[in-house]
Amino acid sequence: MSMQKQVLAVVMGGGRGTRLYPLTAERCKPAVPLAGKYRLVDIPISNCINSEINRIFLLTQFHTASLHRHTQNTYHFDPFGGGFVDILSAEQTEKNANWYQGTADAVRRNLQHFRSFPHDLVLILSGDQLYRMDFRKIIADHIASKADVSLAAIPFPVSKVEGLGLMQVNDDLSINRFVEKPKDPAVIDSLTLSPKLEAGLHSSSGEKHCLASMGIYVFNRQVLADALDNNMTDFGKEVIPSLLGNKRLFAHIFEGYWEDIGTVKAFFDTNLALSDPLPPFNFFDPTAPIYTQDRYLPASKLNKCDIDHVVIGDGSIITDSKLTRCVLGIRSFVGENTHLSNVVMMGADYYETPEQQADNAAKGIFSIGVGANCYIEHTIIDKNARIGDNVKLSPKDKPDGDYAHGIIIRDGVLVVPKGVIVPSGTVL
Ligand code: ADQ
Ligand code: ADP
Repeated sequence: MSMQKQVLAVVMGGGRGTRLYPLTAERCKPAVPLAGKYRLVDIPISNCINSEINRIFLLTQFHTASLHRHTQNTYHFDPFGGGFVDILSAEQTEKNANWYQGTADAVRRNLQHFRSFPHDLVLILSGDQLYRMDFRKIIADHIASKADVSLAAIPFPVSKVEGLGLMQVNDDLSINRFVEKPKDPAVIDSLTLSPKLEAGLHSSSGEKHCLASMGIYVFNRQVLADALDNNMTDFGKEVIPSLLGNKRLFAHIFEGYWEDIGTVKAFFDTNLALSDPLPPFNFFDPTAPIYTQDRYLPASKLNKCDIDHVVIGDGSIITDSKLTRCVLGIRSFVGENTHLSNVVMMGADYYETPEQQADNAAKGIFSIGVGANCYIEHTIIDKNARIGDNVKLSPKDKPDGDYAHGIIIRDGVLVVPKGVIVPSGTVL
């Protein structure tokens, strides 16, 4: 049977996204803009499409309007191929008045929707990770090992496994132990790879490795239905541990780049890493493109700028400015004599007409973008923010918390939330 008929993909679109707040104040996690022109959800969906999986459900529950707009504008499938991206938001039913209680609850409450489509396997994916993976490989391994459940597993040095589920495997990669997010160093140490598996790794950092769960699972259809026939709410905490010893669980080892972007800091660092000379994630790979909305924007215009390691989205205009290690999104405007250093600027949803700009100026409202003579460092500027002239913004030596004009410092990164107006002369 072809991959298309066999597999349904389910992308976990996120709970409240509190760790990404304020980027998730008005949009759900999968809709958060990424890398100048994409949204987080484009990563798992593109990986699916590049793996010939074109029936994709997106489970989400908060602020889904912009996600709906994005998927409707982006993912159009040939009507004869049966492909779709369907957003399933938590819905009240006669049985259930609550929102999804966790990942397992979200999948359980949508099993009824999956049943209408022929499939043998369900591929469960997270919606907040940056990686490129050919899912055909994990599915081929899953079938070859006659597994009931397969977990994508990445070897991580022990110093970096905090907050991840860890597994221990036999030489045939069957899983014999799984501990969700262990904290105790003795437990972590007891989960390190066997010397034989360690020797087989491509990368060796001198440190011992553990096999971390990537939160990517392949389930046999009936095994998934049976595993969720209870009140468990979470895959990592409950469902996977409950299957150990009862079902055939296998690890599929993945050794490429993989980054979980669930926090403001991870989001900031991951975006800025794309401005490195040779970024760890390659958006330029022609063999497995990342898809996104085609917006028909003009090419960007740079007037006499000093640009050092910068990614710039379409439709931007930057004038007489200095940009050092930045990622600028679509329709970004930066005024004269401004310096942005380590800045992720998401850009704008629309252009203002000269009339609107004049109208706004008369009311003391600046145009969208960054004005003249500003210095901004270590900052995320969300969409449609209006930053006046002579503004200085830096999180340096300031604690996390709320600041004037709606500005927030989170994980040591200053964030100007969506649509916020920062008056001229503001120094923070
Ligand atoms: P976490 O990422 O901490 O750990 P979880 O909070 O369950 O686990 O989130 C998994 C994915 O589901 C995320 O993309 C999240 O946004 C989404 N999600 C969470 N709650 C949701 C809900 N109610 N409805 C829809 N989507 C929801 C998991 C595993 C670990 C593993 C890491 C790898 O439990 O074992 O190491 O992923 O990142
Ligand atoms: P995000 O998820 O990044 O917050 P949304 O998708 O919710 O963004 O909002 C962007 C939408 O706003 C786009 O569909 C864009 O076309 C629309 N838009 C267009 N013109 C305007 C305008 N004048 N004011 C506000 N939004 C606009």
